[in-house]
Amino acid sequence: MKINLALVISIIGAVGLLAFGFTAFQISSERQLLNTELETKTIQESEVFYKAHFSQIGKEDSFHFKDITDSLIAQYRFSGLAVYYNNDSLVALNPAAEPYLKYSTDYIAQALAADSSMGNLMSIHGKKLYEYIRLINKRDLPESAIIFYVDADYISNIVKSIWLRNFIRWFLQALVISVVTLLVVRWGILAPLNRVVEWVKAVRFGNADQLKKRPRINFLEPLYKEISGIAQAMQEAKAIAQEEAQLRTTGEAVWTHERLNEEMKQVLQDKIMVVVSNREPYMHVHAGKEIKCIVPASGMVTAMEPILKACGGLWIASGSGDADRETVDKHDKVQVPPYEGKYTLRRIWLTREQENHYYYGFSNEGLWPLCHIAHTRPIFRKEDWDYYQEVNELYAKAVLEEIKDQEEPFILVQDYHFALLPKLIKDQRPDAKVAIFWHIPWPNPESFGICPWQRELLRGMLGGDLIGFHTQFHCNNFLETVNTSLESRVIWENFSVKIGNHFTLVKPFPISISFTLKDYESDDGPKEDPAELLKQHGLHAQYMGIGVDRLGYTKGLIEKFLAIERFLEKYAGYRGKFTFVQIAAPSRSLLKSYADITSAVENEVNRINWKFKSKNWQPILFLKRHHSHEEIKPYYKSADLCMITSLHDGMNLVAKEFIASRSGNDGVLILSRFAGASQELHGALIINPYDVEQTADSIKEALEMPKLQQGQKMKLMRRVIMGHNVYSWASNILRAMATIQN
Ligand code: ADQ
Repeated sequence: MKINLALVISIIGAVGLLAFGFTAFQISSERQLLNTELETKTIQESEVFYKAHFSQIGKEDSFHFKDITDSLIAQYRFSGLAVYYNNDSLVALNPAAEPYLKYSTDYIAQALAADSSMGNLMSIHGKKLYEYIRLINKRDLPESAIIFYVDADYISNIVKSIWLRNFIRWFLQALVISVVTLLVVRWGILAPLNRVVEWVKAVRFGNADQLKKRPRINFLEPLYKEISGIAQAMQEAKAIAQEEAQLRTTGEAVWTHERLNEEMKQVLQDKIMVVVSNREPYMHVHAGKEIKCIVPASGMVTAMEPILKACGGLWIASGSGDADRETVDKHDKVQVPPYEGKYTLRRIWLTREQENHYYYGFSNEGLWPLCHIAHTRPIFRKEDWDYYQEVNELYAKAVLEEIKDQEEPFILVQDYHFALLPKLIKDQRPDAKVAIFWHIPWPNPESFGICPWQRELLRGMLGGDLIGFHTQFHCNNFLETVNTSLESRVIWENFSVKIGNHFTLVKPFPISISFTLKDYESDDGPKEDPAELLKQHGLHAQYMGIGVDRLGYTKGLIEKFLAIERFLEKYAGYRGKFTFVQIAAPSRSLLKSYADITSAVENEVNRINWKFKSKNWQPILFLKRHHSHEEIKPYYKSADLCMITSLHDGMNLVAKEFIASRSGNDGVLILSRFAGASQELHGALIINPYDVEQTADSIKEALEMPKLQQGQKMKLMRRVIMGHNVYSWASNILRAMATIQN
């Protein structure tokens, strides 16, 4: 309201000032014009009058003043007239002129002295008159003049009427302009501004969606940009604050090494925990004259190692390094990790035959392809099966030896190499709490049913108290397999199996890596430049992808490379710019199926590189050797994308390792829907690795994904992994074991 009043007053003032200026100017010119006109007209009429009535004047007696009557003067519109002789003064006077004459004497004298006719405006008691002194130039007459008076009041009246007219015009103009301005302000400015204010309020309280719902007012566009920037910054700050608050709260709930340690003390009390696996966590190998200790490329080792490090205990595994025997004590034991000695590793020595038949044969030519749907046919040989039983018994013996003086020990058996172990242990030690975790998928009953010893395997597993898989889907497949092939009771309500009086619980425990709140929050060093990493291999590229796999047929390496080929065919602009680094650890290379896949993969790499390569650039960099985690990390940290194309995979920890490395919350994960990890990592671009077109398009999508979107997805996945890290995995299994009543 105040604005409106001020606006109206200002408009009235400004228009009034202008009107006054113009009017004053107009009046001054008009007055000048009227005066000149009056003067000219008076002179003209005086001349006409003079000629008509004074031209015969020569002698005093020939001049008849009586002829100058009022009516004659009125004909000429004079207000008065007088004739004046210098020596005798006034000689004739029209009575109307009488009141004026005394004001004219000086002026008459001036005209006579100047010997020139003159006119002048005069004001007598508020009356305006024009006096004109007309000299009579007759030689025989003394200096004489006729004085004409003409009414000049009409000029003042005209001036007044101009003032009045202009005042009315000013008033109307000011009124119209004020009304129009008020309307413009109200509808054109205040109303949109009010809408903007409402929008700003909504943005302040609302979410990012509100930003898009801004009122469409063109002249406010620059303002929107500024407000949007401020609002976005505010929202980000709010999100960070919320996240920090949430982290503080969840921080206490996130599992850590220390927390697991405490939990273990409570759960185990004085009881021992024994982990059994085929693959050992540390291998000692000869490197020249020295002995080197290496961590093998294994998802199971990646997951189990932090748990043993946190809680101590005993790990029983096959010695497979060529310097393993030299590094154990007389009980075949060694403290690991080297120089830290957090737990004990007991090595089991297998003969070459045992290794060939139990490990390569039954485990990896039989069970591995049986459980992975990767279209490699499983091979079942009776001899392999015999050795499988033998080695399981060998391990059972070792475990029983270790627990002979221990009450209610916790035994955690790892993987498909030891399906018979739970029963072998439980038969001897019913008080032991025995769990087996199956790190690979479990197929449907029809697929598993082709195994000639399926019942023995199932009975062996069900001899234990707890069977863990990565996903509920694998649990369901297992329970259906039991249902269709064993005489038992599957209790679907609590996912358990009853054989005789013994119950076995079947539960999903999605495995993970060591990734705590500290890791989540820490920025572990500067990110390497991918160009620098590639330069070390003599290559130059702007974008880099990474893949880390054991070299096996289930990892979908050929499908991955076909997708890279298709990507470069379809999106030729990326040729010379994108290189995919594939780190591949040779694995089970004594097996024909693995030797075949190795050479097939190498052939594909060579073919595709040959097809596209140019100077200093090739599409695929194939690094076929075991790398330490420290060597892999720079690639994880700096790659634009990580691509996992497993044809079937229990979990896939590479996906989680890549995410854990992205402390900058950037980068994109392309993940096969057939890997267990795809159930948890919803921020990944999920693909079907058999669909080459889709995978090729995902590479493009990943490389072109805006940073903001990458950040949102990456943060989401990092939080998932933090919330479900390997410590929470271990605590879940141990708690489940602790609840078992023997
Ligand atoms: P893996 O089949 O071995 O594990 P994955 O889970 O991906 O597969 O783990 C592989 C591990 O080996 C990772 O820690 C990775 O860093 C490491 N690795 C891979 N290539 C390497 C290389 N060239 N050099 C050094 N290290 C390398 C099995 C199942 C998975 C399941 C895990 C855990 O097949 O489905 O996720 O067990 O349960």
